[in-house]
Amino acid sequence: MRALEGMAEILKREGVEYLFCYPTTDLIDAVADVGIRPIVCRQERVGLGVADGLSRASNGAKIGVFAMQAGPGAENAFAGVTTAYADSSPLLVLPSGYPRDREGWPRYFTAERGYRNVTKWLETINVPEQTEDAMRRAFSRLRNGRPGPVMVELPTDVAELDIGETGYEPVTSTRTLADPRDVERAAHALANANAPVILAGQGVLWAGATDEVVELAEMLGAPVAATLLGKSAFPETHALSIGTAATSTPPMVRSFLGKADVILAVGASLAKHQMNLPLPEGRTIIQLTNDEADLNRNYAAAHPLLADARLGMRQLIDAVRDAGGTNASRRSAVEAEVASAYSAWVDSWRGKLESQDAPINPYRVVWELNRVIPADDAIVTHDSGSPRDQMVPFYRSAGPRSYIGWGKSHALGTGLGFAMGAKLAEPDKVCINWMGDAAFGMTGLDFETAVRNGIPIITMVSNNSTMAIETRRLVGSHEKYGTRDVGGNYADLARSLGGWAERVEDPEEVGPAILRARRATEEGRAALLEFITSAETALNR
Ligand SMILES: Cc1ncc(C[n+]2csc(CCOP(=O)(O)OP(=O)(O)O)c2C)c(N)n1
Ligand SMILES: [Mg+2]
Repeated sequence: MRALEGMAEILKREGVEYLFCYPTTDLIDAVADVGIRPIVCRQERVGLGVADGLSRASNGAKIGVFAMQAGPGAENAFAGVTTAYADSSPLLVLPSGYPRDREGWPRYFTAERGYRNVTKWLETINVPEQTEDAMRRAFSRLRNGRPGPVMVELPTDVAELDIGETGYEPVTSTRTLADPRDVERAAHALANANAPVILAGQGVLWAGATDEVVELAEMLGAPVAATLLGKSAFPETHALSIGTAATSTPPMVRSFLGKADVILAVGASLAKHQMNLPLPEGRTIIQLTNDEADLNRNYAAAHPLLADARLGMRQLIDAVRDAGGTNASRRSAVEAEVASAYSAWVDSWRGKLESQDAPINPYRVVWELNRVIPADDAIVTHDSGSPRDQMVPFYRSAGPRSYIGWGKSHALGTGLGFAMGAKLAEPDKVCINWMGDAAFGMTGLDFETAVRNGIPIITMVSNNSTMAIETRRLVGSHEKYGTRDVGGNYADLARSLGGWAERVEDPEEVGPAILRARRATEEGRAALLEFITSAETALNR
């Protein structure tokens, strides 16, 4: 078999069901031959987003794989790869490469050089005999340690060379426990804390550690915040949930963190980053992560624990119990405080959340979505800009992966691909992305990818005909040249692309329209709801 066929066969043995792709690459026909379904997108960036959404929504059980041509294909994929790199999502990227005799030629884009700084691992298969080992190295990195995008470039001439038969066996994953001595010290700090707070990062999701975080939180009576990427790692419907600690954040997060003496960060990098709420100074930090590069990165950790989140949490739970950390009275006091702080906060926003205004207040869309679709039935994601900052604080996610929180690097338009990937991972869920009109401008034509491939998602567009989030920055130029404004009728566009669509102008129709869109998706149609919204600038900051 040729190296190309070997690669297709190895993907098949690794359980890959879809190849997200854009021509020209011979891998598309090669995978079709072995029964992997190619899904052709309208541009590489979005195809990578679909692959990434599949990886995230399936929690890495189904690795998203994307293939594209050398040169322009590899170049146009950049934002999709950097998104996965910034957020640490496992993706396999398979660019074809120029023939080896052109290696090093001036002005040729070589993926292996161009992507070095934004991948967990990358290599070029420069002799056909390396195909099997290169793919094994790739899958081993995709299934172990901190996730990230992995790239294997196959030059078009190597692809044609014979590799004989392959005896490839799929790669398994393995996990690590924390050092028991460190666990004991950390447990002692938690058991003796006056006001412990747990911060759940995305490592909780990847490790499947939600039950353990719930168990420890309930035992300690500790409130739990999630990071942006960890949103849904702890059910936000739980009485101990204080919400997501992002740029735009519920006030409970600030108040409980402000009072905390011990902070347990689990599966979180604790990076100082504009998408993470900064931690207050001078607290005892216990940091449980599987990546040593995160330890002591921006905050000194009194108790670093290097372990898989689930295994490490199980150790901590046992040790906290042994140290007498169970605290039922604190639990009921914290739950009562969370409940009253939550209602006071929601009451102060009710004017926007239940606004009767037209154009529709975007907060009302978020609120209605949460009201009419049970969070357990859905996988929801935002887009960058105001839609993220409106959705993240108010939308209450349910179980793990009922929300895809993303955006350490936040390329506009990314949420559309994520919703498609989520739908392929979980066909029975209602998969929804909430995006602004500027975000739609970046990737919106890929709504047709959902239509054409029978991926019935709901894309909700907040059409305020402007970039509301730029109101504070584009000031003089806007007055002089109208630089903030954009235009379009996106429901018309979605219909012309073959989808089901509605334009919603009446605030009373927001909830009913979402339910109509859900029904359309249940009939197999990709749906787009265009909400005519106000240029809302109020944020939870
Ligand atoms: C690829 C990319 N370019 C630029 C930005 C910076 N940016 C973030 S939000 C935004 C405007 C968002 O406008 P829109 O999507 O209409 O949302 P609105 O704030 O109006 O609700 C811009 C330019 C970005 N996130 N990604
Ligand atoms: Mg806008």
